[in-house]
Amino acid sequence: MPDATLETGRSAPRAQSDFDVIIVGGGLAGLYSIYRLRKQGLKVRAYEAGDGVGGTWFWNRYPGCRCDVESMEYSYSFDPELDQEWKWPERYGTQPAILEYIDHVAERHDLMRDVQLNTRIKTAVFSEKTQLWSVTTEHGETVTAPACIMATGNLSTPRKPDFPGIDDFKGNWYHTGLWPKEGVDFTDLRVGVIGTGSSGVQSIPHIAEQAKELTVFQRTANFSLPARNAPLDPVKEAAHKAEYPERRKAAYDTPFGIAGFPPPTQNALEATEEERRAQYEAKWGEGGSISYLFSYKDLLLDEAANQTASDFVREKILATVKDPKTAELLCPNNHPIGTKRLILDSYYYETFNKPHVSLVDVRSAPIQEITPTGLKTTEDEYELDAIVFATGFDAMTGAMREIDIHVEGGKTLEEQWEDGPRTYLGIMVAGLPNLFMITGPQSPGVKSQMILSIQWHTDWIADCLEHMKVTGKTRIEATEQAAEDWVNHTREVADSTLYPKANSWYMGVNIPGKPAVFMPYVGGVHTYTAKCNAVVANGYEGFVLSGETVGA
Ligand code: NA7
Repeated sequence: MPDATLETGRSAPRAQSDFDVIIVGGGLAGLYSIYRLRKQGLKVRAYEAGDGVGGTWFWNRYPGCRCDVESMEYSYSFDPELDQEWKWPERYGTQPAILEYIDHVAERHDLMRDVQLNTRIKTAVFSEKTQLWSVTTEHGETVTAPACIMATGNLSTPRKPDFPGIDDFKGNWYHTGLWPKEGVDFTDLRVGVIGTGSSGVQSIPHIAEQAKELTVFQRTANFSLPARNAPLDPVKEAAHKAEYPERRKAAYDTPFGIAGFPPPTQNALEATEEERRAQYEAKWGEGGSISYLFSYKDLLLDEAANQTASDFVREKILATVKDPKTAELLCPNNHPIGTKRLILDSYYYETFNKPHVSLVDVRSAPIQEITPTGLKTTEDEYELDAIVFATGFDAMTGAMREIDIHVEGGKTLEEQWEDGPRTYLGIMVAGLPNLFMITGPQSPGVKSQMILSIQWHTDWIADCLEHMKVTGKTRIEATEQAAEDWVNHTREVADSTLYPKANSWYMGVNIPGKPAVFMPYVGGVHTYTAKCNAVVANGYEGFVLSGETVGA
């Protein structure tokens, strides 16, 4: 493969800038970017819309919010001493516990001095003349840097459906992804929850504890497994800590970026029915979504195989929920298990056995409008004092599409992505020089232990910037061809699985008008990281690097 650096042109000399790198976002990705880039002597500034850092874990304060990856895995790996010191209270971290960890990391590494809070970025414009990105905030401040990192998150644009009448609702309404910091007291209230994705499933049991009446409006039933959350077992914790460095390293060689789950060796239909049942029962008892989907090799590849795992969970739902009509309605019936985010819950199905909790099917009778005193479906009317929208996010592309990103005189990113996102490795977009994404579309991000993927991308970008410095290059951009090939490859990989069979936020179909394109790379972290390494080994194959024109 030719070294891309050898066959490049030259760019105009670069003007002076305010920073070396501007980072958009102060979540887990933005914070690690500060840490990593500062280490190599770069002057950086991160802009964060919230009044605190933490991103997803800052905003999603709804009751019951919890990570579905185990605490010992879901953390940064760049501070081995912290790995040993930190005490996670439970098997799965709650939102407050994770935010506490993030705040601690920010303080421990003095990251806050390079974060500007309460600042949403509105535009990012690249000038061919100055070779700089000019980034403008909502307050009208403009700053410049030769490189820009979009650390904008994958689930950071909450989506409130535009039901007519919402402005006239007399009670309070909330979105799970924009939960008030001071919390919400639902005591003595008739509450409606719209949405039964992960946010709905996690919050419903908690809201039911307080509410006088709880009505859950479900359009699509989702698969959920018991998390089996518990205080962290000290013996397991000690064993994990003893192996932390090896486990952190091994995680990169696994499909989901999590070590400790031996990959399956058998296809589901090669096992007898009794063996399968015993296997699913053990996994059900153990808790954990990857573990369940790792029961057999082909659960996400073969519909008949998947059916066995889906049927098992449906049986469990029917056995848990006492009212047969409610139980039937809670059984997912329009997608194979695992093709939408497989939810982990604590007493979700059991909650529907409480006398003050009811389930309404808004697939057969959709919600028509919010009324001043509740909501109306095509069949019925419901009196509510408070409404919770657990209606999800404009996932993966929403936050970037909200920013006007373009090269002067060129198309905006939103226009470029009219038919779906197009990236090279989920790291860069052709035609947008020196603009990097962390866990962008067509990378494994959301299909992996997110923090591992964040660190992988940040390290890759930091190494790339260092390579540019050492080789005298000032500009990098992905070629159209490389992006085209990567988008096609990502689609082919997805099409070889069952994932595209579900109407999920992975496909963008939860947002009216958004193109239906499967967005994550599902070839696995191990395959992806090998590909990224090969790209570098081949002289940044698929990228064009160039240096300044001397005296131009
Ligand atoms: P999700 O998984 O996108 O779930 C959103 C839910 O809201 C889902 O059940 C939707 O039903 C429902 N929804 C959306 N619009 C409507 C309308 N108009 N009427 C009725 N129901 C509606 O978002 P979450 O926040 O739960 O989870 C996102 C991710 O965060 C999760 O996967 C984890 O990775 C963490 P639909 O399925 O579209 O029929």
